[in-house]
Amino acid sequence: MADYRLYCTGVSGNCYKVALMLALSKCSWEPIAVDYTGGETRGEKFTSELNELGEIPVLEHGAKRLTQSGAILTYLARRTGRFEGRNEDERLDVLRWILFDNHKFTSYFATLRFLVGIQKSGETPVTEFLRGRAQTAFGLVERHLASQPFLVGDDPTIADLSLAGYVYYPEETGLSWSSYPNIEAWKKRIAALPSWSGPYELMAPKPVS
Ligand SMILES: N[C@@H](CCC(=O)N[C@@H](CS)C(=O)NCC(=O)O)C(=O)O
Repeated sequence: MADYRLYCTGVSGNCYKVALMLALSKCSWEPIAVDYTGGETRGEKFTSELNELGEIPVLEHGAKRLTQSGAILTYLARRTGRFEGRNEDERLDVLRWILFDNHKFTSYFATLRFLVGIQKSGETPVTEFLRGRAQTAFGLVERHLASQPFLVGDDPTIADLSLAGYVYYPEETGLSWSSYPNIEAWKKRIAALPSWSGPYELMAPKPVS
């Protein structure tokens, strides 16, 4: 049996953050598919047995069960010694970026992608609002990456893996990474790390388009 068990689905960039960390750190792990689009995460069995918050990713390691990608990434970084940040200041900066990601970068963009790219909602005032908020977050990251290769220091950390959760998905959002050349270059640097794979290679299933 693998050391780590990740409850996840291919469509979820929040799960991809953890799957990518496990892959890059060469951990022994297995994905356990959750029927997220079918509502499994909201069901009584899931919330009573796996995560009271009704969300994936969920990571099991021995007797330990963890949720929230930021907490899971922090746990894995501490255990593996990979992507943690080199000192206390860097680790605090990593936490700062993970919080920003959960509130502003991933959250608006992931919700936009879900509505436009997966549910095919078409344009609505909600998608317009989300796109504007995502563009603001992208602009801040674009400016930060103008002067450094990764978000914290010179090397990749779990802050990069957190913000990278949704940036490799192909679904339509009405936004183009080509408008953000520093983010494009950062994406390529992460994708060049040994053992990198995209979300649908690491986790199933891929949604039917
Ligand atoms: N902040 C959480 C977000 C997790 C999250 O939103 N997961 C989604 C899948 S991407 C989910 O399970 N949603 C279930 C629902 O809202 O019903 C994390 O980083 O783990």
